[in-house]
Amino acid sequence: MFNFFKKNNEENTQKTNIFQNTGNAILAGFANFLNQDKPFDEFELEDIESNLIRADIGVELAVDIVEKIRKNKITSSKLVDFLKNEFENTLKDSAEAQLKYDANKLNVYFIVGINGAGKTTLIGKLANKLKNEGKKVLIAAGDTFRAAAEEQLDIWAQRAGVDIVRKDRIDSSAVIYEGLEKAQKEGYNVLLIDTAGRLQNKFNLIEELKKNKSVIAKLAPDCINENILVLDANLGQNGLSQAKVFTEAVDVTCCAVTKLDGSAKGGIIFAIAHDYHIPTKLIGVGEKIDDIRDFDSKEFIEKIFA
Ligand SMILES: Nc1nc2c(ncn2[C@@H]2O[C@H](COP(=O)(O)OP(=O)(O)OP(=O)(O)O)[C@@H](O)[C@H]2O)c(=O)[nH]1
Ligand SMILES: [Mg+2]
Repeated sequence: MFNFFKKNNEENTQKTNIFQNTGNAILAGFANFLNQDKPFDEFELEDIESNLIRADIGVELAVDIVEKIRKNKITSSKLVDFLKNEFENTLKDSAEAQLKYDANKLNVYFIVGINGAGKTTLIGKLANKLKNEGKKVLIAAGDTFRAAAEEQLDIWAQRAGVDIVRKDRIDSSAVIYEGLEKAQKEGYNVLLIDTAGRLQNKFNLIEELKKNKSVIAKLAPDCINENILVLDANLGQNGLSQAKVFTEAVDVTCCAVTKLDGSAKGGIIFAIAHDYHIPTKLIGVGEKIDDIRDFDSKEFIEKIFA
């Protein structure tokens, strides 16, 4: 009984953090004015813009939104509804937050992101989630760059109770090749591919990811493919420049935003949707195996202003 309540409390704390950090940043200084029926003056509009930027929603989107508030003479009492509506429009592609999946095909989820973003952890959690849904899951240890990367992934595979292909620091494309072959021959539903977060330089990183992708295209042209960019929510706006690098290398189909259990604001979810039209489908809310959620944009927006 005690444990049950404890878990619930932990979950509530997490939710409060994830969503309210963003809301607090956006409405800072305005909470007491929200029942007034007058349009905002220029100083107030500037404050709203700074608040939105501070909430990590991205400069472009913040400027867009404030311009609309000015043009439409939105009054303070309408501000929250107006913002909710704008945010819903921004996240319309995230509304169907499920990863693409076809039970009759091999589903290949290729995971990219900078060093420390949470790729390997996400793979462990996702493997566990998919396995619990009854899917046969294989992991390919494609980070052949960082020492101990394979061991870390192996531990996650054991925790999740799924199979892993690792070749201990041989070329990542060779590991992916073997993973694809095994997955196809042995009828796996899902192949999760880990990748290196940092190579010697950006050129190497992009070239390696492109090579990995061409192996998938050649060996499994008919697979269902998601290229998932993992972003650490704590990095806020830096996430946008990361997105740029990775979209140059692979066709990023969705984001997984991690570490939303801490002091992060989560605004990056709006920025990525607005600037890159990339939906967020998964969020990471802790370091444990079940700290993963499908991203629910409606819930996210409602809780921001709750
Ligand atoms: N609090 C919290 N920590 C997380 C979350 N996801 C990952 N982490 C932690 O972030 C750190 C880095 O995670 P990794 O999964 O190793 O990151 P990575 O992207 O694989 O890093 P590289 O392999 O070095 O490229 C670890 O200490 C994880 O426990 C999350 O959702 N919440
Ligand atoms: Mg890793």
